[in-house]
Amino acid sequence: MPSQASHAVSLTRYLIEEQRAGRINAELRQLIAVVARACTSISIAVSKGALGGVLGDAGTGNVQGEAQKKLDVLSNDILLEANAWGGHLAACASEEMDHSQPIPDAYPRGGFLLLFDPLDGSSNIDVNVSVGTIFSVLRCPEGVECAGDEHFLQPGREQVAAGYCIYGPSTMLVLTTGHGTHAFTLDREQGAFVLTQRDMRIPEQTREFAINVSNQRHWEPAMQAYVADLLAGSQGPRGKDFNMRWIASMVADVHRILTRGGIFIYPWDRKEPGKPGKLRLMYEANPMALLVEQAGGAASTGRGRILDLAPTQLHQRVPVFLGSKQEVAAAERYHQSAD
Ligand code: AHM
Ligand code: MG
Repeated sequence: MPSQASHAVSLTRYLIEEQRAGRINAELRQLIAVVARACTSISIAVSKGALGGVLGDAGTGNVQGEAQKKLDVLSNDILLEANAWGGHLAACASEEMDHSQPIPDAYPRGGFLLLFDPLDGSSNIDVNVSVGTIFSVLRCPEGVECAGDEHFLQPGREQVAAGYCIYGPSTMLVLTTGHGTHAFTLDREQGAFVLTQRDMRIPEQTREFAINVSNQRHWEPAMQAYVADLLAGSQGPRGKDFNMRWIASMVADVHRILTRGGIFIYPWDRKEPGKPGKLRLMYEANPMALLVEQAGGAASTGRGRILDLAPTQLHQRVPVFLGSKQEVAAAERYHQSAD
């Protein structure tokens, strides 16, 4: 009898088959394989915890004014180093770097741009709760010799691949190249990601929402009204009881939604003047929006599709509503009727 392992589709095999089917080229296949390898290294560092000496603050800050954790810095370095020499990238940009970095002159440059949040959910590292890496791949515009920040400023619908790796009880890579959203689980003994869910689908309706309610006083009236109606349950205008979950790691909250539905919300708020919400468009909202849309869900600012936004800054922030299609549409109606 053949072993179960002989039926398993590894990420390597999945990517080769996608290339054969003409859905990705060899350069993109190699790029994704390198990102997956870097995520495996980050997973090992994360899982060592206190024994690896990786917990706690790095003593530095990033461009967003946030204190960096040791693992933020380490994960950023792992992704940069892994992607420097492969020849498939023109430049990288990261939550942890003020500006994008072209591939060093010592190495050949390729046709893609890679953006990442190397360790999303950093506040959860020291308490041993799931964190993750989010990434987005764009094409470098034709004829650009040395890519800079401005070349990254493309709408999310132009992404050629997007994904995240979640470092939870198991490590999983969730990936789209624009042909469905697929989940791979890391087999630690083999050192390989194995396809464990092809074509994830988000139920269109839900009774579960994810939001940090402690920010309620900073929300605009449309948001106040929407969440008040969710909380009113079956006696309110929505006519059903809702459950709430908030992990404070976007990767983990989105993973739950891809698995069983729900709506994830980080809305516009007044907390930090001039900043429309907390999450960043280019390496958080856009890749998650593509993954969610490719799984049959929706991703909106509350007033329009996230993937259609024309970015103006590398680290720009954006309100995010994503998940079950009908619930995202319901949230949009509250905003539209307020406008
Ligand atoms: P980070 O990239 O600095 O970790 O910040 C993003 C995280 C998201 O993962 C999560 O959804 C959100 O911040 C949690 O915010 P809050 O602490 O306001 O609940
Ligand atoms: Mg983040």
